[in-house]
Amino acid sequence: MKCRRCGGAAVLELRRHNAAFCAPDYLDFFRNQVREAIRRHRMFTREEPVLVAVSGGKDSLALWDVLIGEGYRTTGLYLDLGIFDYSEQSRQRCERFAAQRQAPLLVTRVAEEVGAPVPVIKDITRRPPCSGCGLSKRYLMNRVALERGFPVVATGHNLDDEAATLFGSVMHWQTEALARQAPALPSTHPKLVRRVKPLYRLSERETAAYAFLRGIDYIVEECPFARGATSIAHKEVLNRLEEQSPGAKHNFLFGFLDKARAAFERAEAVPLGECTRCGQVTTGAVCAFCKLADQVKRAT
Ligand code: Q46
Ligand code: ZN
Repeated sequence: MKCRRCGGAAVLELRRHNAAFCAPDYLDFFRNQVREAIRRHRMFTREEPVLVAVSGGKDSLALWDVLIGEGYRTTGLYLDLGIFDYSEQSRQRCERFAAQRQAPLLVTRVAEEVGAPVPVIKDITRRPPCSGCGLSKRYLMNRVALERGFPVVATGHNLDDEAATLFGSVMHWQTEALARQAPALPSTHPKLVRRVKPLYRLSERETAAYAFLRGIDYIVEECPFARGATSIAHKEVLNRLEEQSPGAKHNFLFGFLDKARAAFERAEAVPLGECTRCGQVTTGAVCAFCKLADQVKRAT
């Protein structure tokens, strides 16, 4: 196997690109994909401060690593979900990563903001853990960004994540979710910051390879609640398709973005207001986060 760029010995084969790369050229390929994502979707400029949501996993740390290398003004945000040892380990990875690069890292605790950690929220609400967790993450990312003056939040969602989310939304024809599925979501309200996914062109395997080659110490274990999640089942289906025809995930996601998404976008125009309790954006009177915090307070 030879590197497509330099002809030297390749360390990695990318079937969907019908290519193989040596380590330096692979890192370059990876960074180029991120540059392309940022450019194409005008995600952020060099002047704008970017809040990078980091979980301690390979994707978000790989993203932060690329953005630091490219000279962007980044700050990490670690949301401590309070999920036993997993959260402890992942916070340590983020703190170490930030310290090594002398990059600023903010830590926000769900237990303090909601009143209980994710496992307790799950018991109180009797809903799947990812429900209260996902809601809290989205809310806190936006609020922290607003409070600290960041116009944009970047997350480490990769091609596999995005294709699996799309698959799930299509399975249930969740048209609102389809409208919101995009590599960059503009701010549609003064209290909503832009949300961007600069790794959407790169697969999970590709970010793992980048993290490995860069020597990034990330948490390999998944969240203990991920096991039962439907998104994992969707990823397995897509992996089987990809195995048979390399590029299937890419075609699925990019075909949607290029040809179908606009149709759903037009259909969705929900009026946005501000929560009477916390002032954050919501479609009702009280936002879902405040309702969740109330429910937790009543039960504890
Ligand atoms: S952290 Fe939270 Fe995920 Fe764990 S509880 Fe579910 S949503 S799986 S990305
Ligand atoms: Zn609220």
